[in-house]
Amino acid sequence: MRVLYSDDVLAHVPRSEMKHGGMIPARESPARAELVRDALAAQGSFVFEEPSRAVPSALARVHDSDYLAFLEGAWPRWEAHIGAGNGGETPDAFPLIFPVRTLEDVRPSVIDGELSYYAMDTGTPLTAGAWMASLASVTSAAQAATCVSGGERAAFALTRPPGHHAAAGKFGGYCFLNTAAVAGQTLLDSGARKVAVLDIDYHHGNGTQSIFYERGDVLVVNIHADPDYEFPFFLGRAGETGRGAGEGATLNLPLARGTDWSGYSAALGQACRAIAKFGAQALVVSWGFDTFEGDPLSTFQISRDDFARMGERIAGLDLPTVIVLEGGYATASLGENVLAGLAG
Ligand code: SP5
Ligand code: ZN
Repeated sequence: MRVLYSDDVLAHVPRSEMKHGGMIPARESPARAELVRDALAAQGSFVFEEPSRAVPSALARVHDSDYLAFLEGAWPRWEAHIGAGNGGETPDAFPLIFPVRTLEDVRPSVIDGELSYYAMDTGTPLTAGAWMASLASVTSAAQAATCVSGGERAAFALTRPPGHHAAAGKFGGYCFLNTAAVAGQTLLDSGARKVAVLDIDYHHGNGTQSIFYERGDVLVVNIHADPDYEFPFFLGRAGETGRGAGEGATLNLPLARGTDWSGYSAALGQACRAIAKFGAQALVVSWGFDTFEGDPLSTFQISRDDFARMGERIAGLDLPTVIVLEGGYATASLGENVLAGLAG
């Protein structure tokens, strides 16, 4: 299997994130990608390819132009805003306020206001390298899609930061640019009439769902922790089924706290039947490994062997498949878990 990977994904180095009112080391780290890279390289059968630096054309079809301009220029503006008199290194950027229901819907033009306008949460530090790493990730995802459109059975985009929480104009959940959406749009632009996205991260992929919510050419299926108890709380319920031309092309399978393979496997069966019925010509898998029993963010009880079983079930769909890496924070186990999944 081909692996699209660039060292540029290591450029995003968040320092810390908030937990229970204090700061802890950021969970979404460059080490995640390094350990996956090293595990796959050691296995010997993966073919590594570095993506070109050309910005994929699908990016502008997935994200709003004002959002892309903001992300590209945010760091220098934050640095200029914070830097004077700070002395040491510039701290990571976070929003100050959110455009909530009791406020007017305006787009501010100073950096603190813009961060607040475009952020979805307080858990996603914007760093000096966030744009570079995110751009390398969507480029890898698009190029994996191009490989698959060209006849390869499957390709893996070794991406970070992850992408599935990023909406057309919002960052959050550690995500800035939506890798799965860019892969899906690239498959469509390369000739697929219909594409399915299967999101098997522990968290609901709110960004991917919202990007394709009104489109009938992309089926988005999510298996995830029920938003009644888990992040992102505001999206991912079974009653969300798409709108307009997209009615019926969104499927949410929220699962209870503590779900193990028996419960997960039933949902995966339902997801695979829906994908087969939709009649897609290609598949994107948003694969998060934070369903793992040892993951610090997860309540699910999925084992390494279960990841191999998931891979087998997905391969059974017999569709040209792009796999993008989403979450997975049991960092020491991540390389072996990804290897098991891809082997399946
Ligand atoms: C891509 C991805 O997996 N993003 C996840 C972002 C989750 N951010 C919210 C974390 C909430 C932490 N809850 C603590 C539970 C610890 N037992
Ligand atoms: Zn996740």
